[in-house]
Amino acid sequence: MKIKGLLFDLDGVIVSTEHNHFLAWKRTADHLGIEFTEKENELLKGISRVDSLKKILDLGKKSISEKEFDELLQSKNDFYLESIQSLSRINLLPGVLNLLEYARSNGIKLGVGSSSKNANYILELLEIAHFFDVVVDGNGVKSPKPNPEVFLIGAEALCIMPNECIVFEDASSGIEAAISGGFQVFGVGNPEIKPLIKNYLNDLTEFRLEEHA
Ligand code: B16
Ligand code: MG
Repeated sequence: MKIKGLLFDLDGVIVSTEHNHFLAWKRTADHLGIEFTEKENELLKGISRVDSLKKILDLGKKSISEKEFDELLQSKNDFYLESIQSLSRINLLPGVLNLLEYARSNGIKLGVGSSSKNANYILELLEIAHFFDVVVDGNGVKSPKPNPEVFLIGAEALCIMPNECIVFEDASSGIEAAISGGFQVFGVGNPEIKPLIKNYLNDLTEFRLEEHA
């Protein structure tokens, strides 16, 4: 099938702020007295902020009031945003800029499908917002990844069918979302997902658009 569009996950594919998320959640987990390491953090990749805190509470078998839940979400996000203030174009992951430029100049539609509610802000910091025909983020979906909604809304906005579109993803939740939505999927930059996916790239420099478009 000839490819007409590319949908990019943001965190872990375009830019790497996973460690910033990890440090912010670690601080939250420490506050709650819940053990939290990089291993547990893998479970949070790609899932929404609310689902991430629920997962941390499940790990610690803890329950908290709705008020405390909301306060922890807010302080996690404040800490995270503070930690990414200095992001700029130099933080783009390898191959991203070349692929965006090449795809654009070949008439391929481009979109972002991210769980992050900060996606538009991060794309502005990275100075690449203008490349995308659509950005679907955590503010625009009812059912977050692993539900396919984020990618299905993206494909619809690009006026293409899921099977005419490649999704690039780094997290198991996103791969599950893209596969169940009927997209062609490439796993990128996270060896943990290799067993889940036929097409795996260490980074986007390895992707050859001319073989698909
Ligand atoms: P926020 P992606 C996801 O982005 C991250 O992988 C995940 O770790 C984070 O919890 C989620 O966004 C929500 O982010 O707190 O900024 O709304 O990989 O789907 O681009
Ligand atoms: Mg991701």
